Amino acid sequence: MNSEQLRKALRLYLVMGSPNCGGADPYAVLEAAIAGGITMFQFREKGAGALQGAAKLELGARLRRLCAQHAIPFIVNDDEGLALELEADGIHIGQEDAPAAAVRQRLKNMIVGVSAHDLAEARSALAEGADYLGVGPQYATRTKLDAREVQGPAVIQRIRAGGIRLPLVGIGGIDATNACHVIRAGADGVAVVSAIASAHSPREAAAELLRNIK
Ligand code: TZP
Ligand code: MG
Repeated sequence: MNSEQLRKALRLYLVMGSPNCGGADPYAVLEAAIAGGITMFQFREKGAGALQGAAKLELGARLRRLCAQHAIPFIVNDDEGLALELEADGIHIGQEDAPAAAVRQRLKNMIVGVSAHDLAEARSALAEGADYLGVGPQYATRTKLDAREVQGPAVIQRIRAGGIRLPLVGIGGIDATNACHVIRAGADGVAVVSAIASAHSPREAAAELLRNIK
């Protein structure tokens, strides 16, 4: 996938694991979200009640297959071993995870996404070979307990003004009411967890988000 294809794939990026689905079946949630129009998916099995070991692998494999059937890029959060085992299209790493340059070196053919919180982190991620950036938290979030301070879409404007043209998504507290501001600030797309995974209708939630960022 080239950088323009990646930019398009990032348009509506669902990030999710079983703890984000409010008791609903994650497979059904992903199926509905795909029907609603999500363009990329990240398996992020984290937080209270997260599956471990074989159960995590098994769920990951089912979600991976579902993405493949619909040509949705499948990204794994953090875990290089799991990304390889699931033959993921990519991996997403945070500032607290393995250095981006080392991951880039080891997983040569995968998409490597990196979380960046400011222009300096965006510049290092670019230098280390990141394919896209996740920038946040844009708004207050209850999904990631150790999230940094809310920065608002202005941080995306600062990163773009600093000359970073890498494909980029905003993340954190994004829903259908505020997604347009993230796009207007210079993001190629939005990454969401609860706005879709915890919605009464993940399909309708995805479709509404998409309408608001068209
Ligand atoms: N990284 C920064 S904020 C966040 C992650 C994984 C959580 C976003 O979740 P939500 O429910 O879309 O606010
Ligand atoms: Mg991480």
